[in-house]
Amino acid sequence: MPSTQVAIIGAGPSGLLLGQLLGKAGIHNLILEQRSAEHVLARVRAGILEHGTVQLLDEAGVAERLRAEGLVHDGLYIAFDGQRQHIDLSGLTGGRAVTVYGQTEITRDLMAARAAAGMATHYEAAGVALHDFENGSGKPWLSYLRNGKPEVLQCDYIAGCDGFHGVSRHSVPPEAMKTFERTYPFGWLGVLADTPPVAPELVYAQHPRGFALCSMRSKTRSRCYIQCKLTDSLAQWSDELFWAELRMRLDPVSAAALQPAAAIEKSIAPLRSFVAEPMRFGRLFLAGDAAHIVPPTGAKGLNLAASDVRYLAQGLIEHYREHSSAGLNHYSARALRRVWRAERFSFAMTRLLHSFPDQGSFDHKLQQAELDYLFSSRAAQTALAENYVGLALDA
Ligand code: RFL
Ligand code: PHB
Repeated sequence: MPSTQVAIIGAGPSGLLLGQLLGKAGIHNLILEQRSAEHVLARVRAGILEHGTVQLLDEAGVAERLRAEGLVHDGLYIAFDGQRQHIDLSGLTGGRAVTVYGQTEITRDLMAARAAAGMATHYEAAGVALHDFENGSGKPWLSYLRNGKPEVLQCDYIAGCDGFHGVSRHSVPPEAMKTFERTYPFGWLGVLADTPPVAPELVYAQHPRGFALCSMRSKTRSRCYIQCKLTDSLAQWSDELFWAELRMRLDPVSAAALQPAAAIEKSIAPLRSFVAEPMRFGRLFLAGDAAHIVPPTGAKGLNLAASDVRYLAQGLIEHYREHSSAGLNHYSARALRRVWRAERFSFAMTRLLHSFPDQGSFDHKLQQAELDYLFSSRAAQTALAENYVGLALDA
């Protein structure tokens, strides 16, 4: 039977980064991805990288273009009630900043590094199924279809990096896992367009009509979002309607700088908080969105995927180099501690900035008081800043 040391399911950022770190340490791995490489690269998603994520990409040897093209942001803006408040992320956190660099570009860089190192990815692998992983002392294997032909792959460990809808988590017996979930009664409508950002840093806006966010991919390309109904369809949102609605939700300074342009990409994403515990089942480890989801308001999803991968790679490298299982045994608890902190922050940012359809007048007043407090208190701004730039890795 063909074999590898670590079989990785999913060629999103989690799977590709894990493969890269393991490959650099001389650990053989093979990635099985159900989509084509082109499909994976066409998904527009995250844009904000914590300092620790940038460092990890550096350690993985894939940060050259990120260092050259990424935009370092020392702050962000929160807009509310006609005002725009600057949050000095660096000043409040002893000099830490975030970097704007699209997930698509990270994926592209990781794919190129993988190809250059001669590491294999089987794209369009259909019907991936996991076998014999539950028992920590067994030898797990995978079955799948490649070009319509059945294939099998034996391995020491399986890394489930296949996102929220992937097969890995769903292969675990339900009684072995506990899940925690919260869904939100709205989604985000996102538009990518070649138009300059409304401000040099991101603008997060709270407005009675709903949340809005002006982000970017470069100095000439904007990525903007507005809160929308879960029942909305893309057909309902012409470019004109999108920009008009966005403008209404922004503060006057940001609104005046907005220059509508044709959408290059437009999509609607539901918001969800979700955690599966534990993140290890015998010889299967879950990482990234396969194990947890955060609403995007805190910009934490990709960063959490990166910290899971850091812990998992450390555990596997320790196992193969030093024959110690300590890192693998601690993986789940270590990752989950960080996951819950990010869940807390992402939930708090979502509640602070969105309009909830069932919100009563008391809740609305509390939300306004919270924003008022944030605008006037350095302590409140510091709490936001230290979470946004990323909590210490081992915290
Ligand atoms: P992914 O990216 O979903 O990749 C999983 C891969 O697994 C494949 N797959 C399978 N392969 C084989 N067999 C199967 N049965 C399979 N099932 C699935 C899939 O095709 C896919 O290629 O998960 P990963 O790698 O864990 O990465 C997670 C991140 O993608 C995600 O957390 C972020 O995009 C979240 N996110 C953000 N995170 C941030 O840190 N900062 C941000 O600014 C940010 N903004 C966002 C976001 C997510 C968004 N959406 C669309 C939910 C903005 C948005 C709008
Ligand atoms: C993005 O640029 O896509 C982005 C930025 C910040 C967020 C979410 C998404 O909180």
